[in-house]
Amino acid sequence: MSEIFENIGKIQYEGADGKHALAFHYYDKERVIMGKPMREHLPFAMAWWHNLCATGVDMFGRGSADKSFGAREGTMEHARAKVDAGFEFMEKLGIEYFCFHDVDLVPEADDIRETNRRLDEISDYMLEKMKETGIKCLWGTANMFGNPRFMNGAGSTNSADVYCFAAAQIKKALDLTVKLGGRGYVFWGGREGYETLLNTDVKFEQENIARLMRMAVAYARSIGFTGDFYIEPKPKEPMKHQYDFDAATAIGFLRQYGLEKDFKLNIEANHATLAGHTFQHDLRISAINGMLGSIDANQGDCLLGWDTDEFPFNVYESTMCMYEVLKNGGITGGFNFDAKTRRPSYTKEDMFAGYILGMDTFALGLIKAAELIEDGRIDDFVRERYLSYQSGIGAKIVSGGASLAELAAYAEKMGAPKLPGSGRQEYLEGVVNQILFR
Ligand code: XLS
Ligand code: CA
Ligand code: CA
Repeated sequence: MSEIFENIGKIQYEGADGKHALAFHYYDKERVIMGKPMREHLPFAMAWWHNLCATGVDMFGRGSADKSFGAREGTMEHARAKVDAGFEFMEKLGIEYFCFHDVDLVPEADDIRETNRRLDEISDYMLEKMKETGIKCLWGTANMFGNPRFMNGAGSTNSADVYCFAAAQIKKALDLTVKLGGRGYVFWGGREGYETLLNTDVKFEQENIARLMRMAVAYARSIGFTGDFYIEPKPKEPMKHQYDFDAATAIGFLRQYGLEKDFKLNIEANHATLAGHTFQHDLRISAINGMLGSIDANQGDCLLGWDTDEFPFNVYESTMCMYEVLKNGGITGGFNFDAKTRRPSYTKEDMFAGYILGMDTFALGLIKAAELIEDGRIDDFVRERYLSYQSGIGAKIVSGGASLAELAAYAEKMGAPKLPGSGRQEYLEGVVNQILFR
């Protein structure tokens, strides 16, 4: 098999002063941060769909990038060429994981039995490559949003036949995930939502989604899947409103339908910001609920109101992300670059530059987050901010032993309370800058 990314060798770490375009400047995989090498803190994954399939098509024009990898598109030869390209790409970057949708791997046939046969064939080939290289699967999923049959959703569709088709795709995607040893399985509610309430029974649709998830869990456990299921929240796009709006909404849904033991969340930066939150907010909400599972590492653009899936470049965001991850004691999932190069960045070198940018941005985020924690000023401040609950009436409130009447009597005797201590936001933001730019 000939090399696909000719003239690009294994990407090396050359340090922050290096000037080579195709080199790491911060990601030094063996460097130990808070007791662990960077590669263990940051299990990076390649997203099959963007990296090997997306050509830069947008609603105004056809693709600008050639992702044929020397084969005719829409054939099994092309599917194999993508496997070759993907494994060569991951090896050259030192990426240890990949994530996939069923239809990223093979062209979809009219008959699902033929699609499934193709999936069996390609996954045999992927397994060979996995054995050769030691590269692993982070998570799998089924694409239940691209085909027009899913125009009204998959679990939330009004058609029982389409619902069954979705079940068949999930079953096969779970088989593949188990076959490839995936750590997790993702439900991104592609078109699970609505365009108008005039035609939608929200309660029924949500119950039906939960039924499908319960069936998926039962099936997966029966074939030996021990990993986590993930919901990946996203508030809008493609639907006007999507049911898994944000972390808090998804957690409420999982608890309401008794799915919280099998599911965690896969938090994507760009989706959190579309929901009107920071990336850090959705990570924190997941973490405090014990549900921070995996991360789709990308970023959006605050000047554009849609899902731009850009390679992460914002070091403030990656630092605050890694701060949450370190505080959480790590994650059992990984960091999937659900990101694509911009349409004018169409060369093979650009594919590498995108991943180098993402890996360096997260490595820098990890270094800086560890420094923030080791510095201690932020943690100290937060601890001191709530000191009034450590003794006296505050401790009684926290212990659950106080009544409303008792608190009222206390307040009446006290007169007007002093103003609470300053939030000192500007000081704390200065601490972050000081650590980021020293
Ligand atoms: C789309 C989603 C999707 C999921 C997997 O916006 O990010 O790519 O990660 O289906
Ligand atoms: Ca996205
Ligand atoms: Ca995603």
